[in-house]
Amino acid sequence: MFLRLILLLGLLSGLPVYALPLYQNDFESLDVNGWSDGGVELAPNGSTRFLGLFARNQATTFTLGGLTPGRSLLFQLDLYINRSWDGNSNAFGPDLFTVEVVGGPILLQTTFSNTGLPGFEQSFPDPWNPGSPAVNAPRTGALAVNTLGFATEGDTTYRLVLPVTPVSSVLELRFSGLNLQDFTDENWGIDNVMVETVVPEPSTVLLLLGGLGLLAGWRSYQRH
Ligand SMILES: [Ca+2]
Ligand SMILES: [Ca+2]
Ligand SMILES: [Ca+2]
Repeated sequence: MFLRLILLLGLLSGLPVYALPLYQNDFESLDVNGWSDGGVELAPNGSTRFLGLFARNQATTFTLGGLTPGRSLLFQLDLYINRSWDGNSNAFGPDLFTVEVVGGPILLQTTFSNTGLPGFEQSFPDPWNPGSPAVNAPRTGALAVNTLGFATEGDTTYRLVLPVTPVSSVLELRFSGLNLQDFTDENWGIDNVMVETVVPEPSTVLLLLGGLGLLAGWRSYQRH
C-alpha cells in the first residue's frame, strides 16, 4: 500500500519512480516458460492467445527466480472466466478460483459466475466465505465481457493485481480451479501477465514525505 501510494504520488508529481518489469507475457509468442501446466490457446474468435485451457480441478504453477527476498512485487494478470461458471451455487459448484503462494499465503480465493440465475451469484470481488458467501451479481468487477467468443454463456475478463512479497529468491504462484466441470462447460485461462517491482528513488520518497508534512502543517496552521 505504501509503495503504491508513493508510486501514485510520484507519478502525479512527475518525480522519478521506477516500476521495473521482471516478467511480461501476452502468450502471443507461444512462450510458456516458467508455467508448469497449460498450453497456448487461441480465443474462439481469434482475438488473442492465452495460457489454458483449464477445467475441473486443474492447476498451473508459475515460477520466477532471481528475486530479492522481502522486496514487494505487483503481480498482474487477466483472468478469463469462460462459459457456465455457477458462482456460489451449491448444486453446481461452488465454482472456486484460487491464487496462492506455494508454501505461503492464499492471495485470492473466490467464486465467479457467468449465469444470471438467482442463487448463482458470485463472491468476487469479495473473498470466498463458505459459511456466508458474499452475494455479488454475475460479472461484478469485470474488465470486459464477451470479447473472446466462447459460446452460450460467454466469457468474462477480470484484471487481477496481487501484491506479493517473496520470502526467498524464488517465488512460486499456484493458480487453480475447484469444482469445475469439463472444458465444454466451465474453463479458465490466463493472459497479459506482468510482474513488476516498484522502486521509488530515495530522493522522491524524501520529497514526497516532506511535502506531505508541509501540507499537514499548512492545514493545521489554517485551522488556527
Ligand atoms: Ca494474449
Ligand atoms: Ca455450469
Ligand atoms: Ca459449476
